[in-house]
Amino acid sequence: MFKCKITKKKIPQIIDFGKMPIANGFLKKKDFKREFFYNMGVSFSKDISLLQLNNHPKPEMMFNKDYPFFTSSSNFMKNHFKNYANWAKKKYVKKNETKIIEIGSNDGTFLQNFRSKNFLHLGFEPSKNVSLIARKNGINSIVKFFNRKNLIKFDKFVNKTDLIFGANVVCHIPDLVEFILTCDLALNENGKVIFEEPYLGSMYKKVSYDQIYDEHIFMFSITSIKKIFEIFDFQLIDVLPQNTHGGSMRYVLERKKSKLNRKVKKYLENEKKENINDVSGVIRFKKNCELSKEKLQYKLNDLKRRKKFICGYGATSKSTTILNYCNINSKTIDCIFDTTPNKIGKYSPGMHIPIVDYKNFNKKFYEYAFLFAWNHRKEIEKKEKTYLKSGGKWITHL
Ligand code: DWN
Ligand code: SAH
Repeated sequence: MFKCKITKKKIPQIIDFGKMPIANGFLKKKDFKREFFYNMGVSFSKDISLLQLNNHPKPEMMFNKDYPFFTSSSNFMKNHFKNYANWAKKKYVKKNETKIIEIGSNDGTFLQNFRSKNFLHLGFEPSKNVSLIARKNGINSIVKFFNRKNLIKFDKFVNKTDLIFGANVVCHIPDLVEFILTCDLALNENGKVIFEEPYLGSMYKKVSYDQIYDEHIFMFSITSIKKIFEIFDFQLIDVLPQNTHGGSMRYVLERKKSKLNRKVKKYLENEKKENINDVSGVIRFKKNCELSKEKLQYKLNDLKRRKKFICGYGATSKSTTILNYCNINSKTIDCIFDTTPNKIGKYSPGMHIPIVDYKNFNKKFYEYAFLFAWNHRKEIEKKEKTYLKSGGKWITHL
């Protein structure tokens, strides 16, 4: 049995994905022997409809001076963050010198849009290398986790913050109670918390189990966000589906004031109808994961029997789950092409597939390219137009 991270009630494990390395722990050959592994299992808390990881590495093991993910690695995402900022300005910015905080501000891609005199901004970004890139670009980014101990030093933001933003970060925070208490401490009376995270409903629909890895401790639904925040007297006032990262949901919360609004109610009813709010959804998902694994192994084995050359494209965090869960190594996938300098020349976590500069993608002909960055399909297919023309085929596990 495991404990729900919020209610502390005992809950059973439902899915066991087996032994996993750090998803973003791309490593050199000399470090293979001391690679860290944990057991990746998932449980579900019925009271608050929350899907959570049971074991995971400590946040400092994942978010440190060598974090290899950069928001700006996708032009589509850069554009998305510009739109996210414009939407927020139109809807929620009402005065000069609006005080905003971003959690998990990474290389500053989102905060870039708030550099004018109208805003006072602050980014909490514990991964030093990415935080320093933001600072170089004039962003007020601090190398700290977002918690009360770190917030209290910024008196301009304590009880005075208008808006707290996040994207793909709240699900990375194991102590959600501390997160909400820190929001409560930062916000002024009318302050709002706005964040977007991969959506449980999309993961179920696509069977994109690769959204589950050490950094993603929670997979949220609208029901779970509503229930968790209600415990602390926050109210969910809006939800907006996003097409980023394979299907995400944006949530807007403020301190409790009014009745549940119609739009949120409609979305909640839909989650009930589709079993996104209860344990039967997880059990169905578990079966679908097992089926997906069998299918993928069959397909790749068949291609190898027919002596086809296969490479990977996009050394995503998600790829670590697929490769380790399905036990796919460099005998099947020769290498993975990627744009990230911090990953190139290293090996994939656990399965040790070489990561190669994407500029070499067309040097040797691979009949099949496993698109691990399937969420960036449009952007990558456009960039690699000649691949399809020369007879190559993109494949995914989805
Ligand atoms: O939640 C998270 C999201 C926001 O980013 C983090 N926990 C970690 C990370 O997840 P991911 O690694 O699955 O993210 P992406 O954006 O799906 O991965 C992009 C990877 O693909 C990078 O290694 C860069 C690479 N890439 C590429 O080689 N060519 C990406 C694009 C767009 C390209 O054209
Ligand atoms: N928001 C960016 C980055 C997402 S990756 C985007 O959507 O592209 C998750 C980021 O959150 C990493 O940069 C990581 O260092 C940061 N992070 C993890 N835990 C955090 C915490 N407790 N407080 C603030 N940032 C955190």
